[in-house]
Amino acid sequence: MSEHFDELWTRLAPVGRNRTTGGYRRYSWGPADTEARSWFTAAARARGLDVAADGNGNLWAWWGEPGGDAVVTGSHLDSVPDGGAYDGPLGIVGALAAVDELRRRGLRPRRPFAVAVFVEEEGARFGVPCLGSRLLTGAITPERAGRLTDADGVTWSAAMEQAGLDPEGMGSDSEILGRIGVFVELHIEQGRALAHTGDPIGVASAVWPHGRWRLDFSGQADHAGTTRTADRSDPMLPFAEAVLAARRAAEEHDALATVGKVRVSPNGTNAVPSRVRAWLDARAADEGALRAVVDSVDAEARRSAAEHGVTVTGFLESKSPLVRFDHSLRDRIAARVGGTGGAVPILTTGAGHDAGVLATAVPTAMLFVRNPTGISHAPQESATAADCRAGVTALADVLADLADA
Ligand code: HGY
Ligand code: MN
Ligand code: MN
Ligand code: MN
Repeated sequence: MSEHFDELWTRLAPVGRNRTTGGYRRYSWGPADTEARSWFTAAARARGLDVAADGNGNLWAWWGEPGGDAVVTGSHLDSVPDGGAYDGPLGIVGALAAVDELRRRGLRPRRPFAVAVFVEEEGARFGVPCLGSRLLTGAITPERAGRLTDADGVTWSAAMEQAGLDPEGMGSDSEILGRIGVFVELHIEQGRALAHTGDPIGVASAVWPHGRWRLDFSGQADHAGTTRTADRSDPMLPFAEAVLAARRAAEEHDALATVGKVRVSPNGTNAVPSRVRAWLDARAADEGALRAVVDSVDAEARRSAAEHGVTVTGFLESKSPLVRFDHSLRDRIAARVGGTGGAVPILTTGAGHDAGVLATAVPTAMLFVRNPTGISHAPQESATAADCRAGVTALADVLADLADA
């Protein structure tokens, strides 16, 4: 059965666009994510791939016997709240379409070959991004991962159990990692570089250092209608100052800083809050600029908290160092994709990916598909069918080359 990309995409995308709870599209182990994982498993098995979950919940679909020096491609199915349909699924559907394309060309890998689906890439439910690939590579301990909780206090371990997986099996997996010879991820570009160059495909060279910090501001709850401002310890004030400081620091250091998630307690219209919990997502092309941004926000949060009789505590929730993809692999892929059509753009990105985590352990590369508006992590994320098909063709070319197909 060989469906080309459009048909495959049509069958998956409605699942990806499911709204299940509170605007989450595909939060890990939720109904839409589970449905997407079931769709992937069925579509992979329909192609004769053997599918199994590893101890961390990542899915591995092997074309032939699992073995060493494998060529692996894949991405993720989970999304940010109200995210787009392409971030993640494009790399999964594209991988299956690339398998179809290799077969259509009458090719078969002469190296072990797998398609991988990594869990909790967005960290949208449990807070740490690329959780599945971090567990696989040992970048996070099973103990810490198991204790991570979602907004309802459900732990990662409990969610795995609910999904039918044994949390005792979590952790770095040298057997699986040892099998991977090379990993290539196809992903929609989360930015406008290819829209500006007019190219349908680009190749990644590096992922910026980036991280997530949580700031807990604790004040005194009180009545909105009877408490004079001089008598307030309102945590909303230092929170607001910290958000403005983030924007100033980002502009000053040519970096990116976002506060997109905040929880106010008790969250009542007529009550001065007791606590404001906010998350800072900061990214920069270099560690120095990133450090400067985080330090600025932290200093302003503390200054303003002291001014308003509020306490503030900061926590580093996740950090990703600068990752440079394997140069020779990058150049080999760029040459293969560029072919006679001339050079393909080589791009750095501020977006994190499982490829950025795996790159610490195995030779890794990324292919980007043009995003006409650059918008991502939003329902308006889009890519044209022609560019998606160009991405599949490029991925198939690269996989055929790497797998000696
Ligand atoms: O947040 C990111 O950079 C990625 O989309 N997980
Ligand atoms: Mn994303
Ligand atoms: Mn992604
Ligand atoms: Mn009252």
